[in-house]
Amino acid sequence: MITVHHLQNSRSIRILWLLEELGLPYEIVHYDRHEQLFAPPDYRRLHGLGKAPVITDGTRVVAESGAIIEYVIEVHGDGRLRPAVGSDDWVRYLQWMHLIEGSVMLPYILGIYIDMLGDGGAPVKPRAESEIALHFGFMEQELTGRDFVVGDALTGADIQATFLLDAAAERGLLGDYPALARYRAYMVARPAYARALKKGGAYRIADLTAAAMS
Ligand SMILES: N[C@@H](CCC(=O)N[C@@H](CS)C(=O)NCC(=O)O)C(=O)O
Repeated sequence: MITVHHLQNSRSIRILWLLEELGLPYEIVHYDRHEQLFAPPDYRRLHGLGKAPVITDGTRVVAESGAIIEYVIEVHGDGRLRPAVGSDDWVRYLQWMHLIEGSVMLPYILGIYIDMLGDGGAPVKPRAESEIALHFGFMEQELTGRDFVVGDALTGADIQATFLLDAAAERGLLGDYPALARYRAYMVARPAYARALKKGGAYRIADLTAAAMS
């Protein structure tokens, strides 16, 4: 049985959503944010980084959301939520699975930190903004006219992408990216996403940004 160690307001919503889409049995252990921002000390006992999400599956401990999504799909997915291995769609699926945390998150998070610095962040702000525009512009172009990252069905890559877009929407960043906003609205309307939110509890990423800035 898979256990999701679910940190409130976090990327672990991806894993709840994934498991709901697959209809797999799982348990949730809930963790509140420490000082409204950090994973609590208990969480570090699961994995050396102490970052969410983490799942346990028997004696296995799996961290890093993209790895967890790939693990669950490969080990428990029975061929669902991913294209056939080796196909052109699979190449695109893999690229998107890694694009979000591997490339887009860095400028996105940097933008938040630079805003926290106020005037002190001014020298690097243009660079961060141009990198955000590059990455969001790329995703906008790629998702224009599409309901899913790959083909005409949901894959793990959509689950990986939507958390980032949830966060960006809460920061008001999607106004210039209508295809991303439309794609996200389509994703969050899925019944499995709603079930994940209900089971996961509080999910307002803007609260974290506010706590970081206080
Ligand atoms: N690339 C990692 C990022 C993990 C990460 O930063 N998780 C955040 C939650 S969204 C966290 O645990 N923050 C709490 C902390 O840093 O103490 C992943 O995708 O799993």
